Amino acid sequence: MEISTLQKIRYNYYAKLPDEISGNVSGISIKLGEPTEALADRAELKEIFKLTYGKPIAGFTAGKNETSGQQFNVGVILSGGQAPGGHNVIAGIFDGLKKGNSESRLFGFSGGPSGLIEGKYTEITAQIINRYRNTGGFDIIGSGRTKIETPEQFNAALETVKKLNLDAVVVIGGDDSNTNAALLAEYFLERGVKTQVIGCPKTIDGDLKNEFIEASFGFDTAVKTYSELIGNIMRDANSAKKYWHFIKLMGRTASHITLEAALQTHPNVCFISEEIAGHGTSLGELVNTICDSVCKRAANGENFGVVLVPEGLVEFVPEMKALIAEINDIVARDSAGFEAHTPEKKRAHIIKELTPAAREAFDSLPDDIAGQLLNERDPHGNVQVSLIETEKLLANMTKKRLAALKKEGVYKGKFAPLTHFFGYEGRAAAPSNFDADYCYSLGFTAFLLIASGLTGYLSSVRNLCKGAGDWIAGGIPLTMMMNLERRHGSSKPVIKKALVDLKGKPFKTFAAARAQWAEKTCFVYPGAIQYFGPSEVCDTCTITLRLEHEAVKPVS
Ligand code: FBP
Repeated sequence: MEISTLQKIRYNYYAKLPDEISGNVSGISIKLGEPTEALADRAELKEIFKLTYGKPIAGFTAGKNETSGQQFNVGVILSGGQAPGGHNVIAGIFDGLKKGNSESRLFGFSGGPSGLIEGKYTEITAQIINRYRNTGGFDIIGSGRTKIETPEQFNAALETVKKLNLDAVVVIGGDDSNTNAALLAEYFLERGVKTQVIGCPKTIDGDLKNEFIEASFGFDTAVKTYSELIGNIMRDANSAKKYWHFIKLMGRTASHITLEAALQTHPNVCFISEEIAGHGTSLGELVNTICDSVCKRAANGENFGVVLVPEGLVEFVPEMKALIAEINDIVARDSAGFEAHTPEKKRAHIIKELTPAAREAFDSLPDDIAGQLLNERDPHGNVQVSLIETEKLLANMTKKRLAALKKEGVYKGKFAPLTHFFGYEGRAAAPSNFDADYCYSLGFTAFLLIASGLTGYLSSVRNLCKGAGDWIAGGIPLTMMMNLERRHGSSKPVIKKALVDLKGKPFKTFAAARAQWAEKTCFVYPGAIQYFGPSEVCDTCTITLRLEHEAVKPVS
């Protein structure tokens, strides 16, 4: 198979580990803190997770490892959307296992959680893993979004781990997948099965984070890739001076990606879904914000600009949020029956069931957008927001509003919109040095948690603004991040998504600068991810991470 020169050279990149876990594994021992509590709904969660609830936070210290030299059989699953660095997580687990005992074995389940249910796997050998070190994508074993939820699926998973005599399964996934990991850990313990379950925080969306999980892996590379592309478009816009670009950015629910991209590139308009929900901003008001910038810039002779739109925006605009929630509940009542309908029948069925307010919102949408709201839900019951063309909706509404403003004599410029969606371009990119090191460390830490006999934990690597040597490895009990939420029409335990904090430094930094960006051309062109060269271009983490965890100069 032909590979690029860069890929060949990246095979030889030695991903870094925190100093505290880089020595001989027999000299790394676990240290446990105080018992923990869930974020909310504690009594209910204690009932659901009778055996795994409230475990202590784990860290590592120098000392004798009791399981030193033990041979382990471990399975690994890549779950959900691709995120740069997934292959390095597997490399970290593999190297940890082999460092502990060269007879240890790693099995990769094919196509996500369904591989565990169906017992489909590949044994990962040195020859295989060496072809994937520091590469993007999840193609080493594939990924999937199957949710393990029925008793039959749990039982099938149990049969597979018994058959392979697995000591542990590592689930590399986001909030939903790690919720599944917690349920599996409890299920195996309840049945007296030895298999431990450890999660690794993956998602480009950046919404699986808290005090101990400073960032989910893949966010760094994905957002740097999008920022490069946005910067290129900005430079084109500033050269041609004739287009307004509406760019939707991936990020299912939270707007972390859009916020970070805005901090890196300084667009004229950028919406943050969490703020919109907080203020109860309507679609019409969003369009007014865009028109305001277009008019001011046109008055300066600048008939071009860039608008950033987070993928999840529609679910935060109050009238749309209420509409989507109603549609979700209607679909959940008989999802198989609903999916079997033709688009026309789906539409008729929904219209019949909607409340008058939701019906009004539905009717106000262009047909294509209304149709996109009825697309198949993902296995977790969520509407697939990446398929809703919000950027087109906003561009069209802006065009209409500007035509009216022109008639009123308020606006005299020219408006030519172009729309883009950046999502898949960044999800499988080759990991930045940061993600390459972070992912490898997360995988290696997962191995150490396994070797320490823990189950129901998420691998954690902190202190990420510092050099990799100073990072701190440990494990966070999964139940600590949970609460109950409505899914498929009923209450379910889930890991709470971390949305953009409107009181946090990243948002405040953006909010302080945006009025100037709306009127003037303050674009910043970040350029491509660099692997070789000065550390300040190759190894720095995101602005979000720096603002959250280290004082940096505000963006001007
Ligand atoms: P995860 O939460 O599984 O990491 O996926 C994130 C994501 O890339 C979202 O940003 C996006 O909305 C979604 O996946 C797209 O889903 P799909 O891969 O099914 O097209």
